[in-house]
Amino acid sequence: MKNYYLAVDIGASSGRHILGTIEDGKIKLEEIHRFENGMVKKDGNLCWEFDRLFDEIKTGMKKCKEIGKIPASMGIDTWGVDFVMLDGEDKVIGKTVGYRDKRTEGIDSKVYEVISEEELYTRTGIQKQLFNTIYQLMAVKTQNPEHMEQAKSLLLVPDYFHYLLTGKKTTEYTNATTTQLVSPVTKDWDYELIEKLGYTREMFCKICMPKTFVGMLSEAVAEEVGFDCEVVLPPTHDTGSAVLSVPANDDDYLYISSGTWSLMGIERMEADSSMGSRNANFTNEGGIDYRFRYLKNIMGLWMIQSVRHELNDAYSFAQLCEMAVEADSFKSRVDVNAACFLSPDNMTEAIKQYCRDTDQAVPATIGELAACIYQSLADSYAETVKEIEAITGRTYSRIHIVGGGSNAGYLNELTAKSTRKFVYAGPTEATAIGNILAQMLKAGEYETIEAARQGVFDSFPITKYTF
Ligand code: LRH
Repeated sequence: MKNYYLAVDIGASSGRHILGTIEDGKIKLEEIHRFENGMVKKDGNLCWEFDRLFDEIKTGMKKCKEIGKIPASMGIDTWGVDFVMLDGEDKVIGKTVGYRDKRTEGIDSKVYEVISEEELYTRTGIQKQLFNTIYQLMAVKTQNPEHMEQAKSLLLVPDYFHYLLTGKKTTEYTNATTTQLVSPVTKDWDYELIEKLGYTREMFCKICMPKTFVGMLSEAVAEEVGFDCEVVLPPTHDTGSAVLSVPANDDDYLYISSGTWSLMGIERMEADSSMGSRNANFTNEGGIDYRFRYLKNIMGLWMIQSVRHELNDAYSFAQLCEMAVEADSFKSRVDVNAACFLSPDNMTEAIKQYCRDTDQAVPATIGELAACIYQSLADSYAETVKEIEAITGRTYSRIHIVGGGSNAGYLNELTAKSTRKFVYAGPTEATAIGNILAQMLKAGEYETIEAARQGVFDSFPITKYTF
């Protein structure tokens, strides 16, 4: 009898339920449900709609029941850093503010009154991003001190959904590292740092590793969806799951997990919290089995997604790529990691303004805008390759691009050219696959991570680009 494993993978712009199973030695996927996601403005703050998302989670589960494919286990992964705080009655405190909200602007200086930026990096190994949980919590403490006082537990987004499913509170390790409050040495909460910052120590739950059994569905949820199953922790940080599914078992490659963000880096066993690493803004996020994801957060497809949205979604990404190819000779470039692109009121305008401010030609057509974005992104990848090679003192011969963005053939070509590396694109559902792999490892379908990655290589098409 076949066992089904359900991944609920929720990204910043959409979520999906994917059932995975092994058939004739290959991983087979079936998409069961897909839904929209995005931050919405609520009384001036950009917020997530967690109630609606939880309804979508249950809707997808009901669809599994309808088609008679009941999963043996399920797990949820989402973007990092965001969280809810629960009061003594386990009710969410305040608004469910998301990471692109402006509440953290200027808040970093409050954190540095307690600990210098350098020491913070040495202690955590995490890249500075103004939206990291450490800064968001300082925003809560400064702007709504009563919320911090009321808080009895802090749950990261996937942990919150796992709690709603099972009634059990956990904190999954890979996502916990994105808070910038975990030590890469002890792999546990840095309680000294937490106390210094004045955050309530008691609200931090025990950290659990991927493959941990969380619990069975609560009676109420099981009754509503029509079945019971195990909830097992995947790497709940989407990037952690994506990296688990990179189809390679040597160390001669870099990966890019390509979606709303582009996460580019390598896997290694030790963290590098040196000043050289900090200056290049690399991060040491936790991975499965205490591996480290040594990578850089690059702005990613967010810029083209936003422009597309501003054009009322009238063009597909494939059409935007075609227009970019037509405008290939357009020369203006932007620094994709500039803060002005994180959450602009209008992305098209922000790009034009950047070009004006840097005395470059202002994109006049959609094609020029798209060419500017894609080419700037590829340039940023090339720079990141150079930085990693300098830091690690070696070269890498190829780049594996996984995730939804690995579909962007034009960007893959540009990446191969700008980095002068072979590019291997696929699988596109990398995050869901990694989520499923963790569950399969737990269930004994694969003995080792290496066997699981070989399974991905054998099961999905991978396209090679040369330079
Ligand atoms: C990608 C991602 C990334 C960052 C960001 C907030 O979806 O998880 O790794 O943590 O979202």
